[in-house]
Amino acid sequence: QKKSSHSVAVIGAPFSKGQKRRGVEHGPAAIRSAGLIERLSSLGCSIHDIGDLHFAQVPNDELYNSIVKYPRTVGLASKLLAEEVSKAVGAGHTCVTLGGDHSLAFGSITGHAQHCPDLCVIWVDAHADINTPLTTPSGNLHGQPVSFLLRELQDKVPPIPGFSWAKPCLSTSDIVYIGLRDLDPAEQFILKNYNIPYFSMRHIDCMGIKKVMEKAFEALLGRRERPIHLSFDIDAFDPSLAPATGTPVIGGLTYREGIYITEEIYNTGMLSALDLVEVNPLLGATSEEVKATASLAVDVVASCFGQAREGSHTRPDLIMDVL
Ligand code: EXY
Ligand code: MN
Ligand code: MN
Ligand code: MN
Repeated sequence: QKKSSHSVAVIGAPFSKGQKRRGVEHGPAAIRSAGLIERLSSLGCSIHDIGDLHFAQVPNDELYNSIVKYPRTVGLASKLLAEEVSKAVGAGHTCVTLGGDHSLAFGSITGHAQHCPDLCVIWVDAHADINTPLTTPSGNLHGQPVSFLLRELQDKVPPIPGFSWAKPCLSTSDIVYIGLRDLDPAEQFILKNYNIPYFSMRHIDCMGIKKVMEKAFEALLGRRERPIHLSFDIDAFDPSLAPATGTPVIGGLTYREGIYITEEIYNTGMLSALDLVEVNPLLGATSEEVKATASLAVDVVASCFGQAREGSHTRPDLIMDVL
C-alpha cells in the first residue's frame, strides 16, 4: 500500500539517558530551528506536529549487572515513544521521530510494528547498536537497541528492569545496516553468526552507494512490498559534515552518499516511519558546526519526503503563469 500524499507526524524525543554525554536532549530543538517544519511544508507535506514528549527520570535507577546505565528510565521512555509512534502511524501519518539518542529506536520501531507488523528496517549508522546488556563494553543503552528488537537474539538478552513490557518485533532478515565502521568484537560476531545483512563503509567503497541500495532493497523488498522504517543516526556521516554528535567516527558517508540513500528510500514509496537521532548541539566546537549538523539532519529528512536535487516544485501552475 504505497502512500501518495504525505501526512507527516513529527515527534520530538528529547531523551539522553541511553548514553553519557549531555546535550543530545537538545537535538529536536536544533533540528526544528534549522527549519524542518517549514521545509517539509514547502515540499507539500501536511504536518501534524506532536511537539516534544516529556520523559521522566526514574528515581533510584540502579545499574543493571553493575554496568548498564538507566535501564528503567530508558525502558519507560521507549514505552512512551512506542505508544506515540503507534498512535501516529495508526492515524495514517508517516511518523518522524527527532532524537535524542539512539536507544529510542527500540520504542519507535516497536510502536511502528504494532501497526505494521510486516515492516522492515534500514539502519544507517557508523555503529551497529546491537550489543546486549551482557556484551556492552560501555553500559550505554544507545549501543544496544537492535539486540532487544531481534527475535533470534532473545535467548541472549537477559530481562533487564524497565523492559518487561518489551517484545522483540523483528527477525534478522527484516533489517539491513548501511554505513558501519565501528563494531565491538561481540557485535561483529553477532552480525556474522546470525547472518544479518550489512553494508559497511568498505562495501560502499567497493561497490558504490547505488549498488548498495539495490542490494539493500533486494534483501528487504525483493519478495514483497512492505513498510520501511528508516533509523538514521547522524554519526553515519563523516564527522567533517556532522561534527555535533556524541560518538563520531572518521571515514563516514559523504553528503552525496547520505542523500542518495534517502532519495532512493523516498522513491520506493514505502517509507512509513523514520528516526533522526544523535544530533548533540552541545558538542559542536563552534555554532557553525552545530548549524551544519542540524541543517544536514533537515536535508536528510526532507529528501525522505521528496526533496530532490533536480528540484521538487509542488506548484507548476504558478510557474507556467510567468513563463
Ligand atoms: N558500540 C559502542 C557501545 O556499545 O558503547 C558504541 C555505541 C555508539 C552508539 C551510537 C549511537 O550509535
Ligand atoms: Mn493526526
Ligand atoms: Mn546509533
Ligand atoms: Mn552511531
